[in-house]
Amino acid sequence: MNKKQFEQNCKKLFFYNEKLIQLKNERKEKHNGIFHRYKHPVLTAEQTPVFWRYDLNYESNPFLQERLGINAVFNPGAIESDGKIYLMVRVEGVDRKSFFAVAESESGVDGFRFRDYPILMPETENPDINVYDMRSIRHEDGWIYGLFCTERKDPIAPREDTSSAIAKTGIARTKDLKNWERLADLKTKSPQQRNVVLHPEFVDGKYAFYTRPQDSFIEAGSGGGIGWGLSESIEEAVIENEIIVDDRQYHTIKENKNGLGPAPIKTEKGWLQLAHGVRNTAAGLRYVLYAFLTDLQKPFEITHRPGGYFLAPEDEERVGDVSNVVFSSAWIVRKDGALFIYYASSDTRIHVAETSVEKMLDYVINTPEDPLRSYACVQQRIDLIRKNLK
Ligand code: M1P
Repeated sequence: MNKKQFEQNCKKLFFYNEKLIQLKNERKEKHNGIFHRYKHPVLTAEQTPVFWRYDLNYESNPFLQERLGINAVFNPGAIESDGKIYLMVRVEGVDRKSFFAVAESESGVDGFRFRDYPILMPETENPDINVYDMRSIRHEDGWIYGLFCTERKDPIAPREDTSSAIAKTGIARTKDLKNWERLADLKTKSPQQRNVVLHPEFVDGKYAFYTRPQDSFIEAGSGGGIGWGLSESIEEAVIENEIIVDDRQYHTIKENKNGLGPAPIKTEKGWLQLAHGVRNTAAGLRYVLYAFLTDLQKPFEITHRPGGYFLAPEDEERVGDVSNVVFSSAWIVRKDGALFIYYASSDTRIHVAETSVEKMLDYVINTPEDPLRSYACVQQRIDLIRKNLK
């Protein structure tokens, strides 16, 4: 490749990248009364800036090779500010390491553009090997918090075991999404924590956390369920007593494990909660999204729990690095009442589903609970059929 061809190929890379960023998104027709999907993902690995991936200098990269490829973008946190939506995206390099980067959009359904530089998240004294799945919370103390999983190799794993890891919760805070102050990792009695979310308000004057205690890195073991605990401090957060808010349960969509999604939304009827449930199948784990409502004064008490999932992998969402997974850690209520749920499919790309707080409240309050037995499920369905055929 001569220099002229090199420059033409560079232009093509930028052109294709820009085309994807500017691709207009539209709602899909199919509608279940609860939410609308959108036609295109809102972010894919190909939408990361060309200059993050390629060395654009002819002298040092004469073949225009991708030097630092990006494997996937998924599981973001989200914040709205001045009418713009900011996603704190989990970006995964081809080296398998994840990091965070902010992508912003006016519409929230298309036009997401990454800032020029990813976030260089400060480390603690015990450096993270991998960081991922940030929940972004605007807390009433005035800070924007990012709670994320920090993963390190299990120090007591035998030499031949190069997979065992310890997952803990990293905590950082910012005012501008650019400068991040890293605080101490959350301490709890559980050996593993992922999917930890900060409640946006103080409870009994303390910082309140939704947790997900586990015995081991993948398996819940004797742990599991969405937990809850309070901490006096956020700088050195410690949860002494952890209770279970939403346990995993035999023969349900959350039989294997579950975890809270984004921080809950305060409504007049209670705290609207979004979570993922996981069950085992012959084809591996299946991740779906479910919702529930908790009490306004006691956010750790469930008042309404619709049965089953409300969003499961569909079409292209089913396939990716970790297939048959939908995972959400971000949602935003817009001024016009629209509620955007950002979810990733198969640990590969990010989509948006559109609903409203009103519709979600109707869904969580009026959808029947899982009666937990086939016979009772048929009775429940017969009641509906009779009502419709009257
Ligand atoms: O691969 C699916 C998800 O698995 C983990 O979630 P959980 O802890 O609930 O099992 C996380 O690694 C998450 O990032 C990933 O999307």
